[in-house]
Amino acid sequence: MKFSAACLSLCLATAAAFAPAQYQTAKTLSTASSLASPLRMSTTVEAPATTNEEAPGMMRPPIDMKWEEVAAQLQEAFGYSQTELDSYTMLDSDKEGLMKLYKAMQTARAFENACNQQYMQGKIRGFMHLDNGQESIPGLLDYALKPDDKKISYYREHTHAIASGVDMGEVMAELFMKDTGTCRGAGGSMHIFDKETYFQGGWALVCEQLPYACGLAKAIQLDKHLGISDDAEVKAKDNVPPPADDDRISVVFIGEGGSQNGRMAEVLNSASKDNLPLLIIVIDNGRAINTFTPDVAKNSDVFKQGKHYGVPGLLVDGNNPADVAKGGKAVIDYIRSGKGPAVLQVHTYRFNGHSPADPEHERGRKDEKAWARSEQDPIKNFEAIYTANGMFTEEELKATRKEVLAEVKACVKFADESPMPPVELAKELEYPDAADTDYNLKEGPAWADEVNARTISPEKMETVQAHIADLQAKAKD
Ligand SMILES: Cc1ncc(C[n+]2csc(CCOP(=O)(O)OP(=O)(O)O)c2C)c(N)n1
Ligand SMILES: [Mg+2]
Repeated sequence: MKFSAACLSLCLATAAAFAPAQYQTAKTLSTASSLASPLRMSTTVEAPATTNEEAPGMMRPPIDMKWEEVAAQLQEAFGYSQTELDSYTMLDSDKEGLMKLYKAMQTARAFENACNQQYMQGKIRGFMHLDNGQESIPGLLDYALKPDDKKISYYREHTHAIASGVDMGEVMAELFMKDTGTCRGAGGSMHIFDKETYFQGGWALVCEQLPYACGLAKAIQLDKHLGISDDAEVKAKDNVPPPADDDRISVVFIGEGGSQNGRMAEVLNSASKDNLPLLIIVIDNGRAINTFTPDVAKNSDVFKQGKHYGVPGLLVDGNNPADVAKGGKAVIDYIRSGKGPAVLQVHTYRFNGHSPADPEHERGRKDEKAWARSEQDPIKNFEAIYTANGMFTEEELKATRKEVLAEVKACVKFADESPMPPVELAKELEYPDAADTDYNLKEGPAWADEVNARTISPEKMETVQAHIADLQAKAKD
């Protein structure tokens, strides 16, 4: 466990301090604001427009956003024309595309349900965070990302990894602490890492992933500048020019709670300054463990955070998977075309507690979760829309669910039957070098000279070496 207990208690204390007001609807909350503390008043001032009729007594109303509103944002903030936007709405009549989206979401749901079961049976231990209710995001990844895009997520990342192409069996094996896992069982639920699919974690520390994602975006830009590319086996950089259609992007996932952290500002600034191909996906479930995020955030419109830096943002309704896919793809295409970074905020509901170790039975969350499961389920909503308009029959959807359940069952079997890593692995990871290693004498990796020669000019290298020699001379004095 990497985060501090002090931090956690602070979150819990903050949550407890504000509990009563949060049981009011958004409308009541704003009417009562004259009696509330300035901090609480501020929570109502800039919250996104929401409708609360459908969520009586619930403190997180749905946003019920229509495609027209998404399209208007894309026109205003991203400069899309109506004709360009029409090409995105083609998904509405693309049966194959919609079925793929449905399958990706069902896979995410079934995988997380299986994780929950295996956790209860004691086969998965430690921290684990489930993504039920937020499936329109893995749906978007499956729909709009390319295999070479660099992905970097937070601790609730199983579904992001799978939708990015990481083998589902290997993800489950990682959770089971098995040798066949993505990190040979040494990483666990929060640290899925897979080189082949450019899925670069699973990060346990809130916000830690942001600067790395910025670095990954810079690496993509640098590849193009230096005219080098990954080789066919993705094992090393090669001196071959990147393909002409190299439009890779770096994608980072962050919760709305995490996005209040100062790293957001730094990353927005440097990504914008360098015009980096970076997409920040903000998963806005309104909850940061047990803290109601509006209690600690002056402004919950994270998609507008980039305004100061000239970074556009889009807000979409996670309860409408097709709109998330269409709007998200438009944002991704904007970045791919070289126009710079962007933010995508997805308004979702997290159906489970923060983790099975923290089921959130307090503060009315139990009722809210039950309501969200019944009224704000993106999968149910998708099924309702596309059976009503005749795109799919109940049987077609059922057949897909059956297929998905069989795949997930097979991945649990694979994890179950896989061996544990050898005991030597712990030693190898803990002590990669002998205890008496003198790092002043340790040779650099064999490929270092070759990489340096490729990325640093001989003149610059001469300057660097002269500087090192100078420092070494000073150290001897
Ligand atoms: C640096 C750091 N501080 C605190 C924590 C404890 N912590 C784990 S998750 C979390 C809340 C994050 O909420 P949010 O960003 O909204 O993501 P969600 O879990 O809702 O998807 C906190 C405070 C941590 N992991 N890292
Ligand atoms: Mg959250």
